[in-house]
Parts: sequence; C-alpha cells; structure tokens
Amino acid sequence: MQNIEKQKFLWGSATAAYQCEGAWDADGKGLGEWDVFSHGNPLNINGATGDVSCDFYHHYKEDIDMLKAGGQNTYRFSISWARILPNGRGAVNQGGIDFYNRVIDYCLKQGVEPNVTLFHYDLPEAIAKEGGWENRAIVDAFAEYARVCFTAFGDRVKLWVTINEPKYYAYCSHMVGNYPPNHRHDFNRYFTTVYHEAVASAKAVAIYHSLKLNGSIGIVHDSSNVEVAPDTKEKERVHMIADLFYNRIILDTACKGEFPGALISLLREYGIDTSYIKFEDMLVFLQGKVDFLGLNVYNRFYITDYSAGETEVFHNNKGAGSNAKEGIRIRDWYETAIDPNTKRNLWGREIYPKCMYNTLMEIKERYGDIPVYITENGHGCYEKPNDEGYVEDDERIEMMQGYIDYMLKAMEDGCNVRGYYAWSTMDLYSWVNGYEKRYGLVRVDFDDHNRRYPKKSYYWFKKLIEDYRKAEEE
Ligand code: BGP
Repeated sequence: MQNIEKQKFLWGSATAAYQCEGAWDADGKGLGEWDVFSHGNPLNINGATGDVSCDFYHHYKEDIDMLKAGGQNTYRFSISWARILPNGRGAVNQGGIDFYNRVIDYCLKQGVEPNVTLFHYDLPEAIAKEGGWENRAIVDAFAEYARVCFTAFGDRVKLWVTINEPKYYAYCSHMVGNYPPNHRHDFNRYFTTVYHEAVASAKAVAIYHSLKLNGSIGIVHDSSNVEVAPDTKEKERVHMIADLFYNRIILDTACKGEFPGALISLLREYGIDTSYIKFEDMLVFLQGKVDFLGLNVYNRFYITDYSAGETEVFHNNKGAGSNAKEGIRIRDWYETAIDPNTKRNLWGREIYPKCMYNTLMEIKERYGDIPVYITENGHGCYEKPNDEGYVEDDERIEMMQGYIDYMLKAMEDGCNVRGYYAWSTMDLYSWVNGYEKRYGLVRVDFDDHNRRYPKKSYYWFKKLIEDYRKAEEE
C-alpha cells in the first residue's frame, strides 16, 4: 500500500468515461451496453446519448489544464472497459491503452494525481449479452480486465478504484429500471448483481496487491447513512434492514472482508434467492480488503415503518417536468419518510449537507481509521449562462460549501479523510437525465464545439483550496 499517510490533502474533481469521453466508436473501442441503450431504447426518456458528450476524448488536455489552473491536484476519471477489451475479455485494444496513457501522462506532467476507476456503470455489450453482472462469469472477466489495466498503467497510477457505486448501479439497473438492462423491482437480480460486484471487486483488490505496485486501491460507495424518522414504531428493525440493504452489503465486505451473515438470513426469510452466495467467496472477501474507501456523498436515506402496498420505487429523471420525490417502499420492510423541512433538488432528491458528517462519523465508528476520499459531491441543476457564457451558480456554491464544512468538521472530530472530489469537472452526460441536469464547475456549450467556460463555482472552489492550503502550511 502506498504511503498515503504522507500525502497532502487532495482537492480535485471527477468524471466518468461514458459520461464525458464521447468518441463512442473511435480507435477500436468495442460497443458498450450504454451505447446500445442510448441509441434505441424507449426507456432512454430524454433521448440523449454519450456519443460525443463534452468530447473529453479530444479535449482532455484543456480539461486537465483548467483543473490545474483551478488549484486542483487530483483528477478522478474512469476507464471504459470496452475501450480496453472490445469484447469484454481476450484481445486488448492498443488504441484504448494509448488514449489512457495520454491522459495519465498529461495529468502527471501537470502535477495532477490520477485517481482511476475501473468500472463506472459502462459494461461492454459483449459481457452484457452474457447476462452481465447476473452471470458469475463476469467475476473472472472483470479480474482479467483489472489485471490488464494494472499492468498497463499501474507504474504511474497510484490510486485505484475497483467499482463505482455497486449498490446504486444495481439499484438503477434492477429496481428502478432506468439503467440497462432495465429490470424493475427485481430483488433476485439486484442482490445477485451486488454480490457479484462485491466478489469481482475483492478479486481485483487481491490481484492489485499481489502485483506490488506501490499504490492503493479502494471501492466507491454511494454513501447513504440511514436515518429513521422520529415517529417510527420499529426503529431498530427498520434501521437494521435498511442499513444492511444500503450499506453493510458493500462496506462490511470491502472494509472488513466479511459478507454480513445477517443479510443472508434476511434475504432467505423474504424469499429472495441466495444460491449465488458461495462459501469459498468468503476467503476472496478476506483476501480482498480495500486500502481506502471512496464515498460519493449526495444524500441520506430517511425512512420509517412500512405502511401498506406493494414494493415500489420512486424516481425522477424528468426534473422540473415531474413532482416525484425519490424514495422506495419495500413491502413488509420499510419505506422512505418525507421530511418537510429538508430541501430537495428538482429531481426530487434531498439536499441534506449534514449527511456528510453523519456518514463519515459512522464510517469511523464502524471501520476505524480507514482512509476515506470523498470521491463525489455536487449539485445538479438547470443553468442559464449570461451573454458572455458565464454561469453564476450560487446555488451550487452554497450547497457544496455546506457539505464541505461538514466534511471539515468530521475531520476535526477525527475522521481520516484524505481528499475531496467535486462532481463534476465540467458539464457532462447525466445518464438518463440527459444534458440539462448540469453538475460541472466548468460549463460546456454543447451547441458550440463543446467550448468550456469556468463557472463561478470553479473560482469559488479554487479560492477554497487556496485558503485550505494556506491554513495547512501555517
Ligand atoms: C453518481 C454517479 C455519477 C453521477 C452522479 C450524479 O451516482 O456516480 O456518475 O452521474 O451520481 O447523478 P445523476 O447524473 O444521475 O444526477
């Protein structure tokens, strides 16, 4: 493991391959599941694709330059599996290796630490056709892909992430049904997927450690600390189930190397298939403990007793075009509680900065001093530039400042936080939300050659970093 102890705090921003690269069929890249979905699936309700997006593939230097000029010393991005292995396994595409070499080398030239995620939702179509994460065969395919990346880039990349948000990805793919392969309310597929992601991640961690590349490797969890509404009758039970479902399934496995036994009993009682859980995997988990944890912090899970009705998920990819509030009802387990005092974004998700503090304190209490990176935090909104193309995104600044203040407070209270990444470096494709929901510190004019314009938040972030560094030196 790299000596992260000696590192300075990392301040940077993040993107993901499918959301920003474009060049969807360039230089030998294979077809991805999202290419297929975005090109023809009626569930792609906003009709947007990642074919071009903000064209990071050709603008990477400009983006890294801008990031550096903004005082950021780290950049989190992901590798497209299908760019490296067009068929998911087997032949390696040199065009893909060359592209990421260019990006990594340019980061290092600019003094920007690359933080590289192997899988951020974008499955090669060849693997998807075999059943994707539901099919156990993916575990070895992922291990092969991870090894190719470690071998090609591990001499220079010292911060690795196996999988981005295994739980949220599985949730959207099999519970909400808005991400491919678009299954709804399918607990069997949901848990099979999360389980195989956990095994694949642990295998990749063990491979990384065996290669002794002098870096560190973690997993990124969509942080979702569970809070139970005060008038809940069965507080402990509801909390225990939701916490297993949202957090411990990923975190106990990755941080302690233990798959939570309580979850297995719970699933069986509920009639959910557990036949994919193999005894021999318990050793894989033990041998694949992460060096650090990445947390994407957006919201908490605020819940209460189950009231009535069938299992249902509530999701909003239409933004202002819908009043839906994000949440879930799981028959006999629990359901989302609505807190009228907490603000929501236009996509119906709570804006609750204190969850940053709560989640970090919970991690410390459960997993001790494990190093943590806030691998994503940001605010999605509609935006209008002025005549000069400048966006005054005060709402984003206010919201992110709130989360960062709580992160700093958690650090004062002993949490081992090592870095913070704003989501996102520049405007990009927001999955099924399309392009209107913007997150960037830098605006992209998608109608004018993808020109970049730093927003007010870019300068705010720059100043925040400078002030932090000054204080660090004193
Ligand atoms: C995280 C994902 C990112 C990003 C972000 C915002 O869950 O890791 O890929 O998209 O959320 O979500 P969305 O774009 O759906 O608003």
